[in-house]
Amino acid sequence: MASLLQPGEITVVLGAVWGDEGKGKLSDILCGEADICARCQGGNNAGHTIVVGDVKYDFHMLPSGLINPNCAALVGAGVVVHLPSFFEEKEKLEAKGLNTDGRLFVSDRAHLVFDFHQRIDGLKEIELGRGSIGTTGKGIGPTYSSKASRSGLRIHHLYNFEDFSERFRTMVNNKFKRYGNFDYDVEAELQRYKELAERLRPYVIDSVAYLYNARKQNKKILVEGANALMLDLDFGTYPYVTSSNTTVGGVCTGLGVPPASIKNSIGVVKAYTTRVGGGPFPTEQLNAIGEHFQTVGHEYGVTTGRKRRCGWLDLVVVNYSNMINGYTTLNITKLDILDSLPVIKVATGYLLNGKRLEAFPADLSVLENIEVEYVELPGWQSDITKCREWKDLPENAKKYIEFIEKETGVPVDWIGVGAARDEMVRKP
Ligand code: 2SA
Ligand code: GDP
Ligand code: MG
Repeated sequence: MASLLQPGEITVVLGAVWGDEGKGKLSDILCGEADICARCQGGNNAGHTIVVGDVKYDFHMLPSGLINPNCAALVGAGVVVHLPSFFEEKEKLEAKGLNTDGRLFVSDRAHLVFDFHQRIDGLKEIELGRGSIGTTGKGIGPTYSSKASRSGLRIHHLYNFEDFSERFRTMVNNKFKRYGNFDYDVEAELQRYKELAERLRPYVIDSVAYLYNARKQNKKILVEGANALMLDLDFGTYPYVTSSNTTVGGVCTGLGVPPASIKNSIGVVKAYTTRVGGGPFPTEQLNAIGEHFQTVGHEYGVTTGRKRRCGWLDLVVVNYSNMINGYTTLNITKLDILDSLPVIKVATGYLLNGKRLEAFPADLSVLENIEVEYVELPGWQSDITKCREWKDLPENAKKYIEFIEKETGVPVDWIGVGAARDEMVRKP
């Protein structure tokens, strides 16, 4: 099959549902032929697990492309960076044998997440009480709030440390006014950042010029989305969302690249649905089916260890996601987790007072009154983890994939049948 990554162009891997679809695994596979792998949004709230041979790598803020030794990794301008975690993650990966020397870069325009942002993340959740978002506690929302209110600090600010210190003190004092004098040693933190700034210096680049030149030099670029469409700040289940744009638009704003440079947008969809944190989930199964997905699928948060909520595949969500991201192809992952089920249900519509909704509604209270329309498909009840080609898959597994293609109008190119890098079927 023809190569997906084209010289001078950008391919994007995006979570099409509520996250944890397996974006990291596909990104890693595609980075076998990429020159650059970039992250454009989010921070170390993300969790991408990749299995190569006997080694399991967990990525949070750094791009998954790092596993491939010839691929450079860029933490783009739209990412929010907690520097202590940046170095910690890098060291953990190096301890597993990855050499990141000379190929890890971070944009000088990226905003910094400070420990006080993380503290405020927790305080805001307490304030929300029963309506809490269920954040990862990594300070993502408070940092993007600082950015939007134009008081945030970016990486380049570190290199004028006097000015940085003044802005930092003002920022923390304003937080004390809002949240009370929580325990936070401002001067000790500044000393720590003085040292971190020097450690970071070799990694800092002007990522706009870097990507522009890379495209001119015909480099192959992969953008690895984090979180997922239904967690998008504008188009997700607001307010139960993350604080960045997780859609294809976030690629342009987070990296400073033109839309026409994006050649392919690959939507990653799990064969069933999961969600971690609060918020609506119309196909959630609080029963044995949900437990099956949770236990057989090992559905635990990679960053927080939380149990993920589980339910049937929801094509209303996938179709809404496709309206926004315009997928060129889909990767259906974790099909193997359905192996033992005699019957598989797929949501195909939401009915409100007997009338089909056109798309996923903006107003979450509407969801409380909808009826989910399901189609039942026969299972295959056999082990597909050894399948490597389309022709190896059982007929009913093929029918399940073809049903998704028919309902979404998007071709499925990749089918995940296990966690390991090679446990992937390419559909001809
Ligand atoms: P935040 O921390 O402000 O971004 O949280 C806001 C909402 O976004 C959800 N969110 C996620 N959902 C799925 N996976 C994520 N990454 C980790 C993983 C999560 C974990 O890969 O498992 O370990 O718990 C992720 N990051 C943010 C979050 O649950 C809130 O609903
Ligand atoms: P991401 O955030 O979208 O990269 O996904 P996560 O890494 O958070 O969660 C996906 C999990 O499923 C990881 O543990 C992967 O190793 C695993 N995984 C990915 N694809 C498959 C698959 O096709 N089958 C199985 N069984 N596991 C998979
Ligand atoms: Mg994840």
